[in-house]
Amino acid sequence: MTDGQHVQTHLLGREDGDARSIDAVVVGAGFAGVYALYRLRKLGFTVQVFEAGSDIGGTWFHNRYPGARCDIESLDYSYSFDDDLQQEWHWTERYASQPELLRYINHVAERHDLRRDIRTDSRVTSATWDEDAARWLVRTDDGDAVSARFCVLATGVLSVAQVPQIDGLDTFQGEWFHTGDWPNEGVDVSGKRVAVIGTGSSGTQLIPIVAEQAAHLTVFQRTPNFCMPAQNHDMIDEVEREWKAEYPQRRAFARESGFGHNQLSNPKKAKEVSAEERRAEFELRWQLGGLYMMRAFSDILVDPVANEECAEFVRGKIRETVQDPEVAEKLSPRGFYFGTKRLCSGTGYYETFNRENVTLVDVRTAPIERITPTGLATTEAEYDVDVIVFATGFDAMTGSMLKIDIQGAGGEFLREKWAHGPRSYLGVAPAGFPNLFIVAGPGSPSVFSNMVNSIEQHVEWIAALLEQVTLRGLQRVEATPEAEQQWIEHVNEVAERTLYPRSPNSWFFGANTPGKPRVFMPYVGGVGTYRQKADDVAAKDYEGFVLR
Ligand code: N01
Repeated sequence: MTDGQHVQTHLLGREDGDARSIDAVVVGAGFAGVYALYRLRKLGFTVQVFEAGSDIGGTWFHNRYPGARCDIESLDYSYSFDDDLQQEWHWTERYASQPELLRYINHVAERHDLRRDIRTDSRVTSATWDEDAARWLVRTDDGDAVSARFCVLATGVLSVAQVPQIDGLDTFQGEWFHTGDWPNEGVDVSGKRVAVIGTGSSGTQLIPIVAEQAAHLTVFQRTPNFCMPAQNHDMIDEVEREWKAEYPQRRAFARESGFGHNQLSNPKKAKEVSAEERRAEFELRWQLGGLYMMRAFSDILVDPVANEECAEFVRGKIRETVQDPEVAEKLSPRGFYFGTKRLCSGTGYYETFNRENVTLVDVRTAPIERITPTGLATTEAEYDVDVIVFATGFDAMTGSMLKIDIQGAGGEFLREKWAHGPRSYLGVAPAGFPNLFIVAGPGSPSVFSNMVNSIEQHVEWIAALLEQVTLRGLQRVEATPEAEQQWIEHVNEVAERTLYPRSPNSWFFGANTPGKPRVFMPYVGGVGTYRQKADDVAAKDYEGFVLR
């Protein structure tokens, strides 16, 4: 009998009674799962974390592609729950690289002795609600099973890497990789002919580095996106000192802000100032780099005229940077509003297209038809390459949860409930799924915010609720369908006030995943507003939930 068959038999043979009984199961050991474990342990709970990867870190474990880096300042994109940690930890750069973020999360796990409750290489395959016992039975692909009072899904929003269905991939004789599933040992592209498909956040970070190493790089671009210069640099001692001295105020500011960090938003509307002032503000934001442009004016994502002026400013920068006017035009985003496809932040991205060893292929006009044994064929030409990199994104926000057979009260599966798009109260609790909670999922600020800030808010809010349930000697907490419906309507109403619904061709809508319902998934009402709403619900004795 093979190992696989053995596991299978073991699983089939396992009775529910074999499952270890614990208080809470946490699925995923990225920033969310690690903090959930810390927090739930503080309640005195027994907790088991299951992590599909071979180590902890989630996004920052899997996205090891060259150039992977966060685009929120490191001093902001970090846990605030442990003051000693935030004072002691030294970030070496303005924006942390993937290796540094991975070192950080490992340090946090060691510091708080979290590893002993994390089982790696263990993918949760099913979670089934047992109404009589009021518990979740959770099983994994390595034959483990637990029976838990509470189930916390910390499965990540951009964690299911998506390789497009292109004919012939199985015939390709070279190597291929996805940025979101990069080999631990790295990939040596020196002297090789490389194809990169995709020019989103991952592609724009990776392309300049691959260009420096490869003999030749061909970039296959379907939709050019706006890529801001990251303006990354080594940490400045004085900035670090000041920031650490001001941490209480800075964290408080971030919690009440629109996006969960300290990047300053201009409160003025674009139309309130002169054309010169607008240009000066755009220039300032370009120099500040990264995501600062999103907050150049308060109406950038609301007023089409302000948005187009901002977009044209960036196109002007592309024309100034890229020497070949035809290439510059191909790289210039058009046909969607600035910022409605997640803004990219890179280093030397547009400059890369001035290199002699880099070719840009527009696959909007000439789509990729197939992969051949030696490379790629578009409708117009064939390209021989040694390596193909798919920087083609993720089944975002819902993919990681819907891979699991999650069956709630009454037998409904989460994937059935979400057949027309994700539904939950506050983006935290789907009605019909008692005692189950989602960290930073659809319907909450999530990807529209500093994820670490939103993770902390969710984990703390969920922990406070579970504490109440436990202290009151209750068994079951569930969102009502009415509260869920009202929340969905609110999420949609807020989105309708912005330009997002007018540019629905993005992963925010699931548009990049074949067959996925087109629903705008994040909550764009702001991190501070969201926090207030969630706190109000708690203050009104968890209005919209039934506790029993
Ligand atoms: O993925 P994406 P990503 N043929 O979906 C193209 C976060 N992140 O991994 O736009 C040809 O954005 C696709 O084209 P189109 C961040 O939130 C953050 O880059 O669908 N092309 C697009 O160009 C980000 O938004 C950081 O027409 C195909 C690209 O592939 C999110 O993760 C760094 C194709 C996919 O872009 C996802 O970013 C990295 C096909 N068949 C990621 N299929 C930072 O913090 C897809 N594409 C900086």
